[in-house]
Amino acid sequence: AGKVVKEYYTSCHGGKQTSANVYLPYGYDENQKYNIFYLMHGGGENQDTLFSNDVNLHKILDHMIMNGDIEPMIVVTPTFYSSNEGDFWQELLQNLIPHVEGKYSTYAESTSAEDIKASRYHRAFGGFSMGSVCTWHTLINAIDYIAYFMPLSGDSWVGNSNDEKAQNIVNAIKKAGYAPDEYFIFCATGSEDIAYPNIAPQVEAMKKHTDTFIYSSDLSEGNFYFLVAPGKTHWWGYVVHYV
Ligand code: FER
Repeated sequence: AGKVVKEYYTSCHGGKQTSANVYLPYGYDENQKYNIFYLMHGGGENQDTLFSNDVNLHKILDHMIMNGDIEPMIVVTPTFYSSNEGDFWQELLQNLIPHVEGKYSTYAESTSAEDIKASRYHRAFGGFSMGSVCTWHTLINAIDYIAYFMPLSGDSWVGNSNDEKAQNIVNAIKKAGYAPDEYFIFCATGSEDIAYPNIAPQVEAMKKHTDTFIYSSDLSEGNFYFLVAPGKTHWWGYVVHYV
């Protein structure tokens, strides 16, 4: 089994003390470099939810690594309650990434903004429900630092109509100046998930921007995919399978 350790740090948002859990894969070796995935909880949950006995994400990671489905990697579960879902990206960049990646071995050579940017292909951010709302905000504001995004069962709250939400995402990507092979979005939900009616039309609006989103489940062919799990509802018990 890997190891889950708790890391305490101070948030730039009101100077609050907060914490995140860090999953270190079995055999973690500080002389190796690891990809890192920040994964956010949903409304009413916290930084402990994903590695609790309710969700057991750590056990899924243990098995996926053991079976060779994924490379050993670091997975961090923070909370947006030290801040809020819309502003968490500031705490992520100013406090959490420097704290965690200054301590554990990732592809970041140092915790300078420059080195975090240089290692963006080795960093992902995702979340469920309100954590997905947080993920869209993070994409819009921190794409220079993170190349992979996993919004699960939650729409973007940046914009009113679906066209506006799609346009705001496109604008952020264009402003940052990335080509379609320089960012990746894996979106997922269940067909019976309460967020399905919010996220599905947003995905359709995004698909219209064919110069920005190239729809494919194959990352070598495209940068955007929407998985819909038949019959599944708004519950981590299903959502861990999308992860
Ligand atoms: C959604 C985004 C967020 C959604 C629900 C939420 C139903 C979160 C709700 C909550 O935690 O109160 O698209 O769809």
